[in-house]
Amino acid sequence: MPERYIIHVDMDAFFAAVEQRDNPALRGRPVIVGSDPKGGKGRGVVSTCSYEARKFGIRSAMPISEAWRRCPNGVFVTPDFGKYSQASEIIHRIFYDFTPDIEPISIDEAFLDITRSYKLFGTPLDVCRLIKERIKAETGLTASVGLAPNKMAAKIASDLKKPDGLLEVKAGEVSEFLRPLDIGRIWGLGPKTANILREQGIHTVGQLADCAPTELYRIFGKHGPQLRELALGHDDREVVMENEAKSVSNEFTFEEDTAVEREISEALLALCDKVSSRLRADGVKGRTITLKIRLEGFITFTRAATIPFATNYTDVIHESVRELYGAFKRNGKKVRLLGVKVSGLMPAAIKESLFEEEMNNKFEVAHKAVETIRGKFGRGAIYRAGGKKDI
Ligand code: TTP
Ligand code: MG
Repeated sequence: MPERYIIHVDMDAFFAAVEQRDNPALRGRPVIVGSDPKGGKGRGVVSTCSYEARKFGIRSAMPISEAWRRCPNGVFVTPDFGKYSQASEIIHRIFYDFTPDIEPISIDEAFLDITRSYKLFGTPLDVCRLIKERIKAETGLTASVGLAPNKMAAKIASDLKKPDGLLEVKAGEVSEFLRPLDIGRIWGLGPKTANILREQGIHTVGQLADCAPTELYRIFGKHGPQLRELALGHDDREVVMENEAKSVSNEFTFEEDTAVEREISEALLALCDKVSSRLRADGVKGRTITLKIRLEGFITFTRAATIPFATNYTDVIHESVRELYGAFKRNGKKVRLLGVKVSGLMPAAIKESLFEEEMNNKFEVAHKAVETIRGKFGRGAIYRAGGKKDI
């Protein structure tokens, strides 16, 4: 395989860093973002905490009551997801200025393959510096970056120098880089496997690399030799825009076949609403919209349309679906099932045109409002006038 340059970017103490950015009084202090601690009686968990709070042993997913016990003088803040997704959109947009080969992993983390594009900016390490600088300039936050010939090494490298870290692992140095590290660092090796290895006296990646493949096969079956490959630093997993080939769809079967247009249009709108919510929850949008109609007697038709800009908005999907349905001839037959699918997906953070951005602003505001209400009170709390409530 030709040499690759893979970057892993991960924001530092992401939610807590946003809170410290927006409130100077929180800077330098232990900040714990999570559910309400209720004076130590709260039953939720910690989302994340600032590096100052980590000194008290506080970690993500720890019960908030324990965090309270460990650090009663800390500042406890409940999360404001709107702010975090805004910062997340900015960083993902920055990535696209450096390469189209991006694999978003989470709200604050992504892999970038810059093999084909780094020369536009200088060296691969220059790209890392530029990304860090732009993130700092445009969000006021720090990110840690790892650069390596493969994904696993890049991910480990970004983590080792946190916060505000930058570490390059050169081709030919991966195996040496990994050897002293704890086996728990291997990406794809779960805690159960790690414990079994430790029971065998294998604690470091180097020790695992030195194991005989036959011995590993005996313990773990065919998965064993693969673990050793990872320990040797052999990882050819690619940076994939995971959602490229996928789609999001929902279907609805009527309790009884129907020819009542109002029932059909209510179901179509509710399906569009549901598909839209799922696209948005996954942080993606798509350009191809497909309507599926199954008539009485189980004959199934699909009709598809491609729109100029990818979307995840209910109204835009619905407009296409209505047109597709309007052009479809049932010939008096009743409808048994309806389905709506959006495919040709890409990350929602990509802005395809300025014009589109302006046009969509009102949809974005409306969707965010609905999502806040549903987040608090459940999906049924608010639904489209003219759409079915449950689908
Ligand atoms: P992480 O990148 O795992 O953590 P982090 O950015 O807070 O800190 P680090 O510097 O170690 O990268 O997760 C990103 C955000 O996701 C985090 O700020 C809050 C949220 N999150 C949770 O809500 N619950 C969790 O259990 C974890 C791990 C993260
Ligand atoms: Mg992070």
